[in-house]
Amino acid sequence: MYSQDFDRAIEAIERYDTIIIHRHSSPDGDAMGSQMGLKYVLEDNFPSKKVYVVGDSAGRYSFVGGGVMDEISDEVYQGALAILLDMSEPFLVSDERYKMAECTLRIDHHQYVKKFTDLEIVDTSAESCAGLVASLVKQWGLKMPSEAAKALYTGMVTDSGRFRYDSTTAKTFETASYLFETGFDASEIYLNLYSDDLEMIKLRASFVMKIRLTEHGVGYIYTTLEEMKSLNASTFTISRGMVNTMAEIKGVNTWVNFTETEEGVLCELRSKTQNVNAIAVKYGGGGHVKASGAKVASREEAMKMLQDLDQMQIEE
Ligand SMILES: [Mn+2]
Repeated sequence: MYSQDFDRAIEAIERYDTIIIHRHSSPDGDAMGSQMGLKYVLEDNFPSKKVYVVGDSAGRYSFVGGGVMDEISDEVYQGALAILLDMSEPFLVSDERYKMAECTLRIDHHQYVKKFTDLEIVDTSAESCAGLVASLVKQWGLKMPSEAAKALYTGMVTDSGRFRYDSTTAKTFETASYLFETGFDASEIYLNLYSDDLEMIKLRASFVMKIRLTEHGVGYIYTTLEEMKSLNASTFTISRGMVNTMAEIKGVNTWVNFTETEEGVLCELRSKTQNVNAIAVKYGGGGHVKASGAKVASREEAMKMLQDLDQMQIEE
């Protein structure tokens, strides 16, 4: 699904003096890259406007564009424009005060779920929200400062798996080239992205040892609540952070990482070849065609999902 308020979006950006930029909670490189990138674009092109970035802590992605969130009072939302980046559903937005803004605009590249902002630009063919923001900036005829380009490029690199996922297109490289022309030090980005503490390397190795295969070759890891408590790592680190320990196994096209929490079992689904989004949606989740997530109530339900994924291998 594709939805476009291209002209009305730039009109809104031009009209409002206060713009507050939101993104999804527990931000990844794309959420941070698009948020900080858009902030620098707007500050550079509209120096008289007040531009704020809000949300929870950026964690390991706080290096992206400085990554410091603004603390703002509720009053700031009066008569303001809120821009929401990189999420398909309202519950994913970090800081729900966006609802207090006079006008809301969402820019996203996830599978379309529903309309929940006044204006929206959703392009599911974009490899990243940051790449989509970059191409909008270009099409709107705005200037692209190198500080913004660096943040946006970081979002493109992370969400495309270093230009490796099949969401990467000619358009991706065209946008990357446009950003690169502004002249920034990309090696700094890679140094931040692709280095880990020894403890993290060891943790990943322990997850590699936990990999199991179903009868028809679906890779999976199951982490119980008890194990979680002994790991001394965040849910995010385990659930999203460990799913791709299964990404490079020859013959394994689809894999899932189950993580028990107090609220249920988190399921992170990935595939090289199949639509795992349909299965995530069946279990109340969502995301992308080949990378989706869901939260189910119990281990039994998680195992049903695993059976569905296993069944999908036969139907291929
Ligand atoms: Mn994204």
